[in-house]
Amino acid sequence: MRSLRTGLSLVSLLSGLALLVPAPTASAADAPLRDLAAAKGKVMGTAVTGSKLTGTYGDLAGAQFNSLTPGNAMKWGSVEPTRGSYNWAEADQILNFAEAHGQQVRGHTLVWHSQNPSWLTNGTWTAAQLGQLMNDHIALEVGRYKGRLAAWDVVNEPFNEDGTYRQTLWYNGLGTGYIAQALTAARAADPAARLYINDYNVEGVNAKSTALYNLVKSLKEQGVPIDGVGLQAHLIVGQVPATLQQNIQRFADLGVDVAITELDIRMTLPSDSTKLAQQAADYKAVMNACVAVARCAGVTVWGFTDSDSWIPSTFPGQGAATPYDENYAPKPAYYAIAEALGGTTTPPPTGACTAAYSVTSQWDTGFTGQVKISCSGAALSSWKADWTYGAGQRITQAWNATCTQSGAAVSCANAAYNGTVPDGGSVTFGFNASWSGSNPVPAVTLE
Ligand code: G2I
Repeated sequence: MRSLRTGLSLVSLLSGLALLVPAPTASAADAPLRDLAAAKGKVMGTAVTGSKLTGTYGDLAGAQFNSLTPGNAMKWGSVEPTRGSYNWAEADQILNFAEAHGQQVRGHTLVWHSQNPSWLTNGTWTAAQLGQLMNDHIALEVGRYKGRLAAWDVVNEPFNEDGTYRQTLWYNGLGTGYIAQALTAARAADPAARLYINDYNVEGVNAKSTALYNLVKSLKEQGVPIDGVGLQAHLIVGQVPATLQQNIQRFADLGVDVAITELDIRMTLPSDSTKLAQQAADYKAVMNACVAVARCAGVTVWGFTDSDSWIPSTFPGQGAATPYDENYAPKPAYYAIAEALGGTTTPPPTGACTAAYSVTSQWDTGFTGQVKISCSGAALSSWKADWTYGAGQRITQAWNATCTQSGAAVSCANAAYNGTVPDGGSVTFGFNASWSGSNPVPAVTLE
C-alpha cells in the first residue's frame, strides 16, 4: 500500500477523485462492511481492477471489503496472451494489495469458454493435447499463487439455461470429464484453496441450478475435489429469485460451501429514488439469504462502484447496479448490506446533500482545489463545509465561500449569494492552498 500511495501520480491527483460525505441527514455506516461481515463469519468481497487501486477507489476497496476477486486479471487471456509468454502484473498487484489490507482473494477463473487467448481458441488440438494444455495452465497459475488464495473458481459457466452442458472448447474436446479433471489438477496445485464451480442464473431453483446440483452431487459421490458452488447473481431490480435461500441450502446440504460471487443488481437508467429503494431491498434479500445459511461463505459484488461495472457496456441503457454511485457516494443498497450484516446504522432517507472535494491543479508549493455541494432529494438554504488537513496544507485564498482555518481545521461557509442549493442542484466554491510533502484528499462534512 505504501508503494501505491507514494506512486500516486499527478494525473490521479488531478482527476477530480472526491470523497463524498453525506450531509447530516444521512449518517454514515457505523462500521465498515468488512467488519460487520467478519463478525458474522462471512466474507464481503468485491471484484476489482488492479490499475484503479489508488485514491478513493483503493481506499474504499481496502476499508470496506475483506475479500477481493480480480475481475479480469487472472483469466487465461490476461495471463498468457501469447503462448508461453505470461503477464502476471495485475494479478500480482491485486494479491499484494489484498495481503497489505488483510483481505482474502478469490481466484477467477481457470477453465471457461470466454476471455481465452486466441492462440488457444484458434488452435486445433487433439483431446490429449487439450487435456495437457488445461492441466498445465492450472498447475502453473494455481501453483504460482499456492497458499495465497482462499478459493478458486476452477470451472466457470459450464451449463446452458436448460441444464444441458454448454458446448465449449473444453466440453467439445474432452467431454464432461473436463470438470473433474480440472478440479483434480487444481487440488494438486494448491491443496489449501477451496475449489468452486461458478455459474450465472443458478441463484433460484431452476433447470440450470438443478443440473449444477446434480453435477456437484455426482462429483462428491465420486470423490472428486469440489468444495463450493458460486452463484454469480447478476440480478435485475425487483427480480431476486424467491427460492434463493432454499437453493443455497440444498447445495449446503450436499456438503459444499456456497458463495455469492458476482452480485450486481441492474436497473433501467436513469436511476431514481423508487428504483434505488427497490434495489436496496433486493441487496438486503440476497445478503439475508446468505446470512441465514451457515455454509454460505459470503457475498462478493461485481464491482463496488457504478463507475467500475460491466453492466452499461453489456446492457445499453442499464446500470447503477452496484452499492456506490459513480462518485463513490454510498447508495441505499450500501446501507441495506450493512443492515443485513447487523449494522445499526439508520440508512439515509430518500435524499441527501453531499460535498465532493477535488484538487483541480497542483504545483510544487501550492494547489487549487474546489468543493462541489450537490443535493438530490434534499435541499439547503445555507451551508458550511468542514474538513481537516492531515498533511499541513494551508488555505491562502477562497472564492464563492468564506473560509477560515485554525490549525488543521478548515471551515468554509456560503457567501451571501450562494447559500441555497436546490434539490437536483449544486454549488461550487474554490480555494488556493499551500502544501509540501503530500497532499491527501480530506473527508468533507456538511453542517
Ligand atoms: O460478464 C460478466 C461476468 C460474468 N461472469 C464471469 C465474469 O468473469 C464476467 O466478468 C466480466 C468482466 O467484469 C468484464 O470486464 O467479463 C467480461 C468478459 O466476458 C469483462 O469484459 C471485458 C470486455 O469484454 C473487454 O472488452 C475488456 O477488454 O473486459 C475486458 C477488460 O476490461
